[in-house]
Amino acid sequence: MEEMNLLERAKAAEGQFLSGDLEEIRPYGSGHINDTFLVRKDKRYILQRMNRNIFTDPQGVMENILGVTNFLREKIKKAGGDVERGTLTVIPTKAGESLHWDSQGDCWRMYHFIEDAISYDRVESEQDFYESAVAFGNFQQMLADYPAETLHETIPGFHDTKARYEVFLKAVEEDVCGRAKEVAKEIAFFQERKEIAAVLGDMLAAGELPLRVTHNDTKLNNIMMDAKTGKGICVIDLDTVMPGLAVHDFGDSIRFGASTGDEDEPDLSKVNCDLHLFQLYTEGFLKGCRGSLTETERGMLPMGAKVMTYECGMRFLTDYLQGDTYFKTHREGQNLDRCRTQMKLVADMEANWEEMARIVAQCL
Ligand code: ADP
Ligand code: GN1
Ligand code: MG
Repeated sequence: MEEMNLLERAKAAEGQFLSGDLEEIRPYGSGHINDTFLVRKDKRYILQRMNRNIFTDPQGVMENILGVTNFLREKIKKAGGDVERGTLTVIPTKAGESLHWDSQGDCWRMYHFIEDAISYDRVESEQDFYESAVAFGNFQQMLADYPAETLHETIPGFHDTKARYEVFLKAVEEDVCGRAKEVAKEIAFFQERKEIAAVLGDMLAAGELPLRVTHNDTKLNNIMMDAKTGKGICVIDLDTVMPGLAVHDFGDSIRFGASTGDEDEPDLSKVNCDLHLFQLYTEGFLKGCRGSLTETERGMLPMGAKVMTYECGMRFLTDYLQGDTYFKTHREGQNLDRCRTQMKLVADMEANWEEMARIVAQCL
């Protein structure tokens, strides 16, 4: 029912942006946050209802996205690249706004659909993963001279792992769904490793890691790969572009893409951190960053992977404890399965810690 209503509302919202006959509109993609629709008229478009529970300042999010995409478009133009496919293009409403607010207080936005490109939910070929790394590294490199002070902090403390640990403890304590008892092992896992939560934040505070303009949500399905050449052509899902740590961007890609199983795979025997994929991603990311990372950042790449996996697992568990209100779920226990895959990956990284450091050293 809600789905049906939402589709009707998407149809109404679409008309605020585009004229002409609607040929097709349907839910699209597998993001965990926004409601995404494919719209077909003269061309194809992406229509999204932004998640208002998560993004409390949608206007600020759009200002960030317009700022970043306009900046990238200029760079791509100067380099003789494809401006249509190299960055997201925001389509304004007929009234010239970047958002349409509907009568229920929800907001909608529209982008050009990036054609002849694919976003992968899992690594299908090693080469793709390598190319995604080059493109994410390049994205960060291109934004190195972006005026960071003009960016809104769209989700405060997004990768403040220490603060997230406190939120997790509170969720355990409050236990609003009475689920804490059945996940005692999972809770203990994150508590036993609580020092992981402090490492990178402490280094940032001590000035050992620089704040950069980063993407902060660099999973594989947030990049469009050219269907013909296999190159990473466009980084999407720019809602969380904010000042952050380069090693977080690196680490989030590893957490998702270097896993041999899906993020919500219930059979943990299928889930491992593949060190060969880790190596390929490291090579690609360093190439894309073109020497812009400091020695300390390069040395902390494995830590970035461990921290982001730990943090994401803890976020999934927190959401499970709080009644699955943050990440979209499509079945019972999905957030718990997601949490367990992240735990398995963290344990795997711990077991291969020296090897990961060796791989990074070898890539330099
Ligand atoms: P969420 O924040 O919910 O993850 P995304 O912005 O990542 O939402 O969009 C969800 C999915 O929709 C993406 O993973 C991608 O497959 C697809 N998508 C988003 N924007 C575009 C676009 N401009 N062109 C083509 N596909 C897109
Ligand atoms: C969410 O929006 P999406 O699906 O690309 C989340 C990320 C998590 C990821 C886990 C704004 O990403 O932080 O790492 O799920 N995005 C937000 O798959 O919270
Ligand atoms: Mg996404």
